[in-house]
Amino acid sequence: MKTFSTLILATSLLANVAHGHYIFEYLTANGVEGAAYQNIRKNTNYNSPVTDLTSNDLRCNVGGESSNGTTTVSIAAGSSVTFRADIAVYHQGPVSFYMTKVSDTTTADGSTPWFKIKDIGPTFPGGTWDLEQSYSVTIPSCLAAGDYLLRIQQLAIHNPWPAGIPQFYISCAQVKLTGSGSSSPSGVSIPGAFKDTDPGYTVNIYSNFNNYTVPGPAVWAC
Ligand SMILES: *[C@@H]1O[C@H](CO)[C@@H](O)[C@H](O)[C@H]1NC(C)=O
Ligand SMILES: *[C@@H]1O[C@H](CO)[C@@H](O)[C@H](O)[C@H]1NC(C)=O
Ligand SMILES: [Cu+2]
Repeated sequence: MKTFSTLILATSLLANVAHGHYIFEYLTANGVEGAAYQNIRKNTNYNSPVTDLTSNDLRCNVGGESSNGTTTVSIAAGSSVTFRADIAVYHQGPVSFYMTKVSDTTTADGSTPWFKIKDIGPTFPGGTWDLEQSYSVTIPSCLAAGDYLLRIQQLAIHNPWPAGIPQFYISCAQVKLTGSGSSSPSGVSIPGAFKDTDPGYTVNIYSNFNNYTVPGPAVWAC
């Protein structure tokens, strides 16, 4: 019996690793969609989720700690960019966008402070999630020009804590902002910004699900 359940556990863990997850590979900037990983850093984990709240992989995913061939795209502050995944997102959970100002996008490891520029949470009543293949964000128009990493995070909470563990699906784009803005928001560290006591992390979305607070800092706006 023990061997049997160990086998089932091993098989389901294997299935978890093997099944393909949505990977945000394509960035549309200035109205043009780039090739896969042209402006988005590669991951080396086939987008198996990051689940360790203390891991540096929470920044730009496993393998995303430097550019590894990804190039930086110039965009105007105030313009809109879109991340597109290879397949549509299918695990329920919120989507957030973060930015961090860096001195050089090719070497930046994401250890600089991150500020959040958008959350996409569920709608109530019903607690319906916006599961899409593409998500867009407008870059705040007052941000200072310069190099930034732009990070998308989809936090899958379909297996409720603590029996399950929330899963982070992450990609970082490399952008150079142009414009005459002067804002330099303060930010939070990643890892560190997400805790296993956050209501948006611990919530059971299948039971009395009437409101939701997306984890992380408040959204910063001009
Ligand atoms: C860098 O890119 C190459 C080619 O796509 C890939 O094989 C390799 O795994 C990447 N390395 C990292 C650390 O991402
Ligand atoms: C829902 O709202 C209550 C009351 O403000 C709060 O305590 C709780 O953490 C919220 N739940 C979620 C999942 O954000
Ligand atoms: Cu999955």
